[in-house]
Amino acid sequence: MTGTLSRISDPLSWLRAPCAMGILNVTPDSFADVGRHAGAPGAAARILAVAAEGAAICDVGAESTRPGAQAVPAHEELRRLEPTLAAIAAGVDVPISIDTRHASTARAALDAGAVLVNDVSAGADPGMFPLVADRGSAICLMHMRGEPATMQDDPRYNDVVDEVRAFLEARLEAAVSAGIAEAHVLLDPGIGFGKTLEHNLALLRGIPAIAALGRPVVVGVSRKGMIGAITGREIEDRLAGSLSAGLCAVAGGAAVLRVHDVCETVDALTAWTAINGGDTA
Ligand code: HH2
Repeated sequence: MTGTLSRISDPLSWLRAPCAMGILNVTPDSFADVGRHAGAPGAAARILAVAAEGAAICDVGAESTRPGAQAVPAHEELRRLEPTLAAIAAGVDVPISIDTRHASTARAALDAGAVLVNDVSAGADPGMFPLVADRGSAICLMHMRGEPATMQDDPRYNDVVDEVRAFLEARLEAAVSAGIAEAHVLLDPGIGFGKTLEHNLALLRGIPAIAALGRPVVVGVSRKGMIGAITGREIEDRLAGSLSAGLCAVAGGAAVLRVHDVCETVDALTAWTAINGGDTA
């Protein structure tokens, strides 16, 4: 499928706020699902489940960016992804997002049919914005302070909400200057990426300031360390805390929750939408 250069007509046609982005990590070391879906059969089964449980999109990643993780080179990331991208190219029942910092990996995933690039470095690879502009795909720009390996070593901000908002605004402007349609950009404050618990809590309270930038906001809090710090629960027992934090983000204006527990999140969002008078059909 490489070399397919057709532009995507509407890369955000799946987006209905609020909605769930189901996570598929084809990694040996992700913090919440440690290698469970790393093989091709596991990845295909996970995509099926994410679709059946009602996620609006499935986010596929092959590099763990948990605190302390070492960077994965693009060739290794692609090696991990190849069987999954082949399955995606053969046809899947849910739109696909590729969670990568590498333009070369993003290109292979777009060739396979992905519609969104989820870039936790917000376009640090100089090839990323031109690629997304050229293909007409969507991009999620996330805030991260530093690199995963060291980002939790004493992160400091004067005003975390203001600094994250200003960073996202600047990266949105850079993306648009590079030719990406503003209507194709999503923004993410990057919960847990170079932030203390207090920073994460302030950012969840500060979602309205991020949403005021005028683009849909993605929030990933699912099973993260901040939920463990608040509840005292291990990773596998953080569902209730994750749902609560996710709904707080939605109350502040978040459009997309990036989650491991799709079924439960979809139910929570459906109840939320019904209570707020929205269409749950
Ligand atoms: N969090 C993770 C990875 N990618 N992308 C966005 N946009 N927002 C996030 O909060 C986010 C993200 C980390 O979670 P996970 O993929 O479950 O773990 P790991 O990095 O260990 O694979």
